[in-house]
Amino acid sequence: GEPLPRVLSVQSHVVHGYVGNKCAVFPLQVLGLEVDPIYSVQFSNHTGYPLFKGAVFDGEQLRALAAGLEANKLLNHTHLLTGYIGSLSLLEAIADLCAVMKSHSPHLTYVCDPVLGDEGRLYVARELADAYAAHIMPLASVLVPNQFEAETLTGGGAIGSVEAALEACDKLHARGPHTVVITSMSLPSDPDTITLVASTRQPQDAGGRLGGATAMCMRIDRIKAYFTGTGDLFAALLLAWMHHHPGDLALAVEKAVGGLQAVLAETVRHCGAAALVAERTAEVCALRELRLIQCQGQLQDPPIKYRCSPL
Ligand code: ATP
Ligand code: PLP
Ligand code: PXL
Repeated sequence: GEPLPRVLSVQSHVVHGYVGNKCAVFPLQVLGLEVDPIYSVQFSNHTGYPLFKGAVFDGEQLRALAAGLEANKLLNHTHLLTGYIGSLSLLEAIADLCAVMKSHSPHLTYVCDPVLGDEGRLYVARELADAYAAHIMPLASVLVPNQFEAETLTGGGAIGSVEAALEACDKLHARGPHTVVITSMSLPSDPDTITLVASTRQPQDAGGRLGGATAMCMRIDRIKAYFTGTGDLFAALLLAWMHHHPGDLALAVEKAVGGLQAVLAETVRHCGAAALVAERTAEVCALRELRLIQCQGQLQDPPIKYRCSPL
């Protein structure tokens, strides 16, 4: 039968709470995928808390792990998943690692969340943004930028409409990724809605959710609360559902968003008024951690609240 899916996931580790690999490993596992995590940082907690402690991993350390895996013939994954990468040396090592993985698994799927920033500002060094464009995009199969990241990677022009988002997807496809999902746009015409646009060059099943359409959008009601780790959770869920539903990107997006929205609803239910306050004390940050474990069943069998429409 099919080879067991095995994901190499290079993302943050936090001791307490849920971002990075703490948001990816459990959902991937409960959806039936094997996961080998590599930690790009190990912090006490996410960086939105009043303080954090810990250490970052550099390119040389990643190269050592990759050499160990390769020597033992363990670098035969079906998927590579990367999220927040804090340093240029680590990003360059990931580009090299991906090339080696492709030499062992020509059909490797690389799901890349090009974490650069949000809401109009970079929170990584400019050189990292340039390295994503030059060295990572050509290797990526599935790219999941947010609005700001899509704007940055396509040269800085504002994406203010669904049409502009589709044009951005075309520019991004031209640089490598066969599938692009712009995960969360705020459009001037619709500020209370999160608009998602997805586009793929992979042929879609005529019998699938959208009858073979390769471009689609989804409108999601914006919850007035602050969450951390949602982009990471989305990327992991999309990887898993694209694996389970090849040729039906719309269904994969619907299931990924369905599981994610179930987690957000449970998180809001759990933290009550603390969900809404702007202050970021440690106590409030801890209350707002995603309720992933409590939603295991909904991750596995997501309630589909939002549907994709063809574009
Ligand atoms: P990254 O920076 O990792 O690329 P991102 O900024 O795209 O991530 P988010 O803004 O967290 O990630 O959005 C990802 C998904 O999370 C959205 O498609 C949406 O389904 C969900 N989401 C995030 N915030 C909210 C919110 N306030 N209300 C409703 N859904 C949300
Ligand atoms: N701020 C910093 C310093 C980060 O490292 C991250 C994570 O990558 C974020 C904010 C939030 O990222 P996201 O948009 O994925 O929630
Ligand atoms: O995706 C978010 C993320 C990843 N890694 C670390 C973080 C955050 C968000 O704050 O602090 C270390």
